[in-house]
Amino acid sequence: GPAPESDKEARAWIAALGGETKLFIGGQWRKAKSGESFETASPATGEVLVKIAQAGPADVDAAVKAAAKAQPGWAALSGHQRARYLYALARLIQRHSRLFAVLEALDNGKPIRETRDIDIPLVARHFYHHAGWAQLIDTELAGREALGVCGQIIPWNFPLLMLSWKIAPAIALGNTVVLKPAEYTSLTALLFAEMCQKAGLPEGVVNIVTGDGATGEQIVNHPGIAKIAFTGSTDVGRKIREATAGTGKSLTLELGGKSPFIVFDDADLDAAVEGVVDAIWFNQGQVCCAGSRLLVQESIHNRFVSKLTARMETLRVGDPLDKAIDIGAIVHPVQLARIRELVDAGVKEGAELHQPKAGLPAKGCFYPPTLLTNVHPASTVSRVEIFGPVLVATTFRTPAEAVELANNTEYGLAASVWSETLSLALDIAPKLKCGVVWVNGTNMFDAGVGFGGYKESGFGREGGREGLAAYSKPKWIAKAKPITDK
Ligand code: TXE
Repeated sequence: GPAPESDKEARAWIAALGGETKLFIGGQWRKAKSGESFETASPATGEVLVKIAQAGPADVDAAVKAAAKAQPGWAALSGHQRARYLYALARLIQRHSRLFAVLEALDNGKPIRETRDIDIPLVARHFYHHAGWAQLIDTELAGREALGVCGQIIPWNFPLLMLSWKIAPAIALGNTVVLKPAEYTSLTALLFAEMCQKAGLPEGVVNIVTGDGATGEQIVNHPGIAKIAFTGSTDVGRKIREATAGTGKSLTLELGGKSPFIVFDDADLDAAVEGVVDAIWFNQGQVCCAGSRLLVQESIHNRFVSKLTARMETLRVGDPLDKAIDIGAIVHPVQLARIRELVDAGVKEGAELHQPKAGLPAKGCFYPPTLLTNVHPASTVSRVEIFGPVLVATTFRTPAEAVELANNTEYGLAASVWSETLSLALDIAPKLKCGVVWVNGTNMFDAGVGFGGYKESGFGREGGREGLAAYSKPKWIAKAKPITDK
């Protein structure tokens, strides 16, 4: 196979951090006031990469103040002027895409093929897309104004991509931001801060504070924050909802999922098998909209499962920097333990376990692609978001039963429907209670379309016009009549 991707440039970048990272506040690199830090490791090897600064209340306060100071001037620029900075950021990300891709693979454990071909290109596209919007703001979005300082808290599954979903629309519209990356994966956010400096972005428009959930809470509770945008677990989302209730803060939440992948008996089964691979084994299944519940029409269940288990044998699990591998490392030992526990519970509840025969790398945070069949819809593994490479399968007989099973969840992020009868697919799509339905496909994203959930998967949309609306508020300036223009 091809030689592994070189990590030389990424290693040099990490070495230049000098053992401990700093916070990016008001355009300057600052040490955390407390002097506290925690280690970040590469999950594929367990090797500690560097210590990450733990921001505390004084740092969060300084970041919010820097953002507040920068905001009026930033909002006063024309949309065209702000667009120039977004275009510059997009180009810088492309110019440094290899470094970003390797750093993300090292820190998160996801395969280089994915960071190189999916994560980083989508990040650049998101900035280009919102640069385009910034140019149109003064005409197409006239009558809307920026919210102010936005607190943005993101998870570890798509570190730089989630940063782009948060920062690009916010700054396009004249907001300034304080963003906290997830504690397992802070590095690409810090590299992005360097790009902000290179782009000459005015100081304080983007502030990056690293830290754990306590730092997140400090952002949520800071009185200088106008809006919180959160992507992460449903539990933390609930806490944030409670903490912001009774304040004037705007809130958007993008939370968990347990998305159905529905295969009818007339589907192109080989294509559907490839769809499953993408739906549940992309990014080790650590995807909020992962197709984690397979609903197969009873008549084809055995055929489909044998095709799928055969395909599972060919998936390669291993070193994220190996360009030939399909499945990398799970982000952290804590998540790995959680996956193991849930699968064990599933087997105890009577599910049948399917895993490929090939073993896993001797060390590191790895888990094999896994299928559980004979799973009861009420069992733990059918209900709980596993957030790992684990697919649970159930059967259905009729389209009505498929819809009922699909909607039998507290979540509602995505669904995937496979059938060669378009009228059938288009008939059930509107009945599925979720934010996106993919027909004969999966994981299709577009910066131009709002992404988000129904029910406990959260509210608000990211991307498209909806996403822009969530970073601005309408204002009608009414003049007393009659208006004369003498
Ligand atoms: O998420 P957390 P965790 C799900 C998934 C996973 C589980 C646990 O099922 O197994 O959550 O993951 C910050 N106030 N998802 O524990 O804690 C935290 O520092 C403010 C689904 O890693 O929600 C991080 O930056 N912020 C999901 C971010 O919240 C707080 C992606 C997310 O971490 C906070 C990730 C608090 N009280 C996990 N506590 C998806 N839907 O994509 C933590 N944070």
